[in-house]
Amino acid sequence: MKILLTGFEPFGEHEKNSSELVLDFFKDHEQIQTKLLPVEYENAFKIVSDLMDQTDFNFVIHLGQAAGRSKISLERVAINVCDFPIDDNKGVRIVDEPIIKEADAAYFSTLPIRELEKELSTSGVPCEISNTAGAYICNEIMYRSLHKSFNQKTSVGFIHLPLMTEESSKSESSQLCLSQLVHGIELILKYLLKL
Ligand code: PCA
Repeated sequence: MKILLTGFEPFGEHEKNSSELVLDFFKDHEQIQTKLLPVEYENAFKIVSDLMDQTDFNFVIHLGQAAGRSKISLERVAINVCDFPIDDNKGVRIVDEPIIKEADAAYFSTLPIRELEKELSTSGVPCEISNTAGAYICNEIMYRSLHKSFNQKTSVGFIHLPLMTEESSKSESSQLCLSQLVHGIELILKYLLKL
């Protein structure tokens, strides 16, 4: 059993990315390969694609940060569109463009998101299924990874993490500190490793 777990570098107005900090906690696990990705259109996926070519992962799980979310969000769907609200970290901004021309309009996560949601909720970790991963880099990487995974026996999904309480200002609603985010992802990985 082998899992690829990715996180993203900081982007936009944020100095930290909770997904990068969470990723750090899993780097010495035998069955988990971690990789930090740049917030760069196409370049982030090239890294993932190479890793997926090198290893037959059972699961590819991408983590990212979404300000404004108050719970760990298990993304249900990736849409075939880039409509970036801000530039990526290389200054690229794609608007109203398909990610892959003539491919399906959307792909559903192939992780068991309802079971994972129950697992976290029964352990008291705030968690929800989200029906939109946005139209920025996180959605792009989820869409491209799902598209690629259909040639392999790999399940793919995306999990958005809220800003950590340590990072969020009073106007934002995050209730989760770093240790709770790590605990939530740990529960998800343990559940998947038992399958
Ligand atoms: N969040 C952004 C990109 C990188 C990240 O952590 C997003 O939601 O698309």
